[in-house]
Amino acid sequence: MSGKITFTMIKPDGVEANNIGPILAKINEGGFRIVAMKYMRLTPEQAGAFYEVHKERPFYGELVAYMSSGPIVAAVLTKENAVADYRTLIGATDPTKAAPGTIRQLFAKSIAANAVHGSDSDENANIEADFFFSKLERY
Ligand code: IDP
Ligand code: MG
Repeated sequence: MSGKITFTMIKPDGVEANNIGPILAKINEGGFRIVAMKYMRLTPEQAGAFYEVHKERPFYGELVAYMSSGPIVAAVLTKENAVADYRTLIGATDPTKAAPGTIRQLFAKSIAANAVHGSDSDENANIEADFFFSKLERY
């Protein structure tokens, strides 16, 4: 599967706004298949571990508090060129800069509450998928 998966989360704002269905529809329309999925709430410790790479950034505390503030949907997606194509589908981190029709342009509330996560490399896609899912949970 290496190179053909990406990892995503529908973030607490996406869940709160009742946008799980519309976001999954965009993922589906984008040509991705779902390999694994779960609906859960991260503890602050789990959110902190997931975003460890951003530990030194000024928004880390805010990000960890936000990502543990409510339930999320975590999923592994597959498609050719999954990582880059998913980044294109979700749009820029800041929704005011996200291209029209992208998931963040359509559904994000702010740069922090930006509806979805998407892996930034094949290596991180595998690390992030392994953080949430065992082999037995992937189809
Ligand atoms: P990405 O999600 O587009 O890959 P990253 O730079 O990896 O963006 O940042 C991770 C997450 O941290 C973002 O999705 C967003 O939720 C949050 N974030 C990024 N920049 C800021 C900021 O300037 N203020 C608050 N939160 C931010
Ligand atoms: Mg990132």
